[in-house]
Amino acid sequence: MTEASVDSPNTASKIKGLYLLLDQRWASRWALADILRHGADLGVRVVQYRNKHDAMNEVYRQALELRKIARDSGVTFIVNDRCDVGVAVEADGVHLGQSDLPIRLARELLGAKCLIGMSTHSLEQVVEATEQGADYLGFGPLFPTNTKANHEPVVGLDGMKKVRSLTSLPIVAIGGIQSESVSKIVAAGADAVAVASGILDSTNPRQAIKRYMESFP
Ligand code: TZP
Ligand code: MG
Repeated sequence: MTEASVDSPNTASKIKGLYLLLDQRWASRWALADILRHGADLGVRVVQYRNKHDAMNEVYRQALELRKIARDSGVTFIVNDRCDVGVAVEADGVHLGQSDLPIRLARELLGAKCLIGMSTHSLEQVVEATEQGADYLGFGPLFPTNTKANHEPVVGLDGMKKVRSLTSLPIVAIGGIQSESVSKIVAAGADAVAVASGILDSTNPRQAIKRYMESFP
């Protein structure tokens, strides 16, 4: 199969730079809406809303609030895991994991205009997700991280370099990424870097976002 995203209006150019992860569990001191506003103000182009714990009416309420802020500020808004929430809040995209709905089915539910991202952790998964029509890939964890318990084995910069030659889709590097590593990760082939704790767990999230944004070459 060809890469479904190539001619779609919702590609890829949107997946660039800092890909900000918004999960309230990882942001004990801050409101996600405030983090998103800071990000938009500082030039962040894409965010992912993630909530694996709350009741669905609360997930919907939060997603809708953030979706409105993102829309008003021109930020691409992606929902993690849940195609139903993505449809409900008219998200720009949905991000799937290896144990979520298959890409083909998600595409049927979401339509051609919706970005579909897929988390990958190995060369094989990168090839498979590309063939199955993902619009972009997450790849990692690049480095060890305490944010996700029992994460997959780290892939490192070498892994990043290897997968760059296997797909033309945008790749979002994820896992343990500090601002100091951003330029090396981009040099290894990533189009974007996903960050949670480096920002959400910071004593000054706005300053942290600024630091990441300034780290892109
Ligand atoms: N998958 C692998 S690492 C991770 C996910 C969802 C979270 C990344 O968080 P951090 O704090 O930027 O390492
Ligand atoms: Mg998932």
